[in-house]
Amino acid sequence: ASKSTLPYHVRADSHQHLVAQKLFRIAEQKKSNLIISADFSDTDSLLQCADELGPYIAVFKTHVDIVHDFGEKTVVGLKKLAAKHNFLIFEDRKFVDIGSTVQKQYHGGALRISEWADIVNVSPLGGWGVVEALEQVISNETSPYRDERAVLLLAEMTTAGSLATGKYTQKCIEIAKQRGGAVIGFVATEALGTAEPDLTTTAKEDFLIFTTGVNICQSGNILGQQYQTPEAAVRGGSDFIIAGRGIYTSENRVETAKQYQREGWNAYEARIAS
Ligand code: 5BU
Repeated sequence: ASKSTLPYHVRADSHQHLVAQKLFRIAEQKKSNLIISADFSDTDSLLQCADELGPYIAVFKTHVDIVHDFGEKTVVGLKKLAAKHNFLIFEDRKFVDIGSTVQKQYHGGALRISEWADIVNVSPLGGWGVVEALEQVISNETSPYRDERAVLLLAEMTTAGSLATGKYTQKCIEIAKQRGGAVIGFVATEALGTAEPDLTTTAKEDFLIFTTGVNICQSGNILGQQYQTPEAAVRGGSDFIIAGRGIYTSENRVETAKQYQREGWNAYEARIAS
């Protein structure tokens, strides 16, 4: 699978989506392609993690449906810390339903995701309509967040026996290419063969690869999670590496985050030099 060997700043300059541009610039400024998966069940722990690790990450990934006291304080806190430390917020909601339901889950509702998450992901298990549904909300003329919201397609999963492979993954690529501009990339374990060799001539389809299941010390767990190292992920085509327990359960999470950041960044520099 081909992977992008272009520097993030080149991709930022040529990308048509504001969120992708912002993200590449953040990565370049902070020398970080690291995303922390902050799977905490209370607002204080979530915000404390964002404040401590904020300087070392490009994106803060949440599952706010596991936060038992989710509310105004969570939203305001996340937005404030994103501005303070210059990172984007990715709600790993994995929308998978009919378009009309997903619109209600994304916009308004208990979690008000469209109000604070720069990036969300969706599984097109039910076809392209669900992607269209999110794009409608995002591009609505009355939306205050127009152009500031992006979508990733869940093209692969890290778990043993995943059914998100083969035809399903290929279909995700097709949908990303056919749908309007809100899709900026994929959650995938490696490059999906979509990278443009030379963006100076063709800038349309520079899809970003976000990779979960990154861990320096472990290869997996009993619930089927499978890991790769930051280095292996980036070498394989990941543009942004996502690590959770590998970082936040370590004894010194700031030092560990810096280690993941360094390893991910060195692997990126090696890739663009190759
Ligand atoms: P971990 O602690 O690094 O294993 O956390 C992984 C996170 O990434 C967790 O929030 C999962 O929900 C998420 N994840 C994943 O592990 N594998 C996948 O295929 C996808 C998401 Br999609």
